[in-house]
Amino acid sequence: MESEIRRKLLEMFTTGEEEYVSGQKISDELGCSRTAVWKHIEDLRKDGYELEAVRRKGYKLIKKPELVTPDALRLGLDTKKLGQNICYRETVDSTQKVAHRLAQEGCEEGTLVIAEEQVGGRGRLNRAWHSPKTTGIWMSLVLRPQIPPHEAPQLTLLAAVAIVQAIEDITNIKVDIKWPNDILINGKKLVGILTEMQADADQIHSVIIGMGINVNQQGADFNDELSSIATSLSIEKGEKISRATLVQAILKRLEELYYQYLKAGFAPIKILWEAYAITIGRNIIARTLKGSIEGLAKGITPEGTLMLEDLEGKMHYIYSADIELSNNK
Ligand code: BTX
Repeated sequence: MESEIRRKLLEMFTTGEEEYVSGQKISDELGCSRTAVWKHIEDLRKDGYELEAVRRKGYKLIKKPELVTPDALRLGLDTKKLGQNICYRETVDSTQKVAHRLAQEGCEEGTLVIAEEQVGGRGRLNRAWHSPKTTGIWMSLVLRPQIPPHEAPQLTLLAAVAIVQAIEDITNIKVDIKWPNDILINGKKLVGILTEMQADADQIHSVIIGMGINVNQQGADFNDELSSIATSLSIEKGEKISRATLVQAILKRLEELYYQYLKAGFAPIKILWEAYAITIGRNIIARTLKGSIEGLAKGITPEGTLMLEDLEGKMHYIYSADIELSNNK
């Protein structure tokens, strides 16, 4: 919906004296047909507005969507650095792109880019990441760790642990991690993490951790491709969850783990990660760019690389792959 029409429509609901605004009144003021009014109302609903429709009375605004604006995020945010600088967008191509630009321009460590909606959200290998308005958490965090570039993928595992802990803190829902970057509930994808960096051969300038979390989508919000493979916290819990509260919890957990990591290295994070991982000790198929390998996932190395023993007993060290769990074991 064009923003001018939306503004006028929302104004009618918030400044009108009557509780209900009739369809006729809306159609007169917007200069559009009754069918177009219905379409505009449906668009608002899709964006998280709760509207009641009563015959002969019209429409009533029950609830506005809860947003993840800087104000909403700052109130109660308990971190020193992460999320203290927030770049907020209603709609964005990809928060990753904005974060890359800010990182290049020298933004401070801990800068958070967050949007209500992404129209060009992406996953690994440029795959699309579905990021509908006001339902999920679509955010990218800029870090500047002084670590060798080849260790940066450890931050994906660290972020996965932080998100799992935060989800438990806020919802009590238990989730699983699938190496390297998926968080699942009963095999369905809830979270995707995309870690990218700006670096020279031996020095990191910034690591950008992109996190996509399905929070308040309902079944119908997922398209055909996703409905069988994706889920949201709200679907699992049966109630809406405050995105702002969850973002705050993730930032807090991330900050704790990040400083622990900078001080003590990856070892303590590895132990936490292994406790949540469903991949380890299972038969899996790892699809890499070079081909597929089937075998037993033995564990991760102290650096976070996946160790996979193939059917002939040969060990492979996997840095990046899509993992399919086999039901054999
Ligand atoms: P991935 O490559 O592991 O997963 C991408 C695949 O996941 C898609 O091909 C599709 O099958 C599936 N998928 C797409 N959207 C969803 C969704 N909403 N829920 C569940 N499954 C989905 C994972 O990549 C990394 C995703 C990172 C997304 C964040 S959002 C903030 C930041 N900005 C940005 O553009 N990306 C990151």
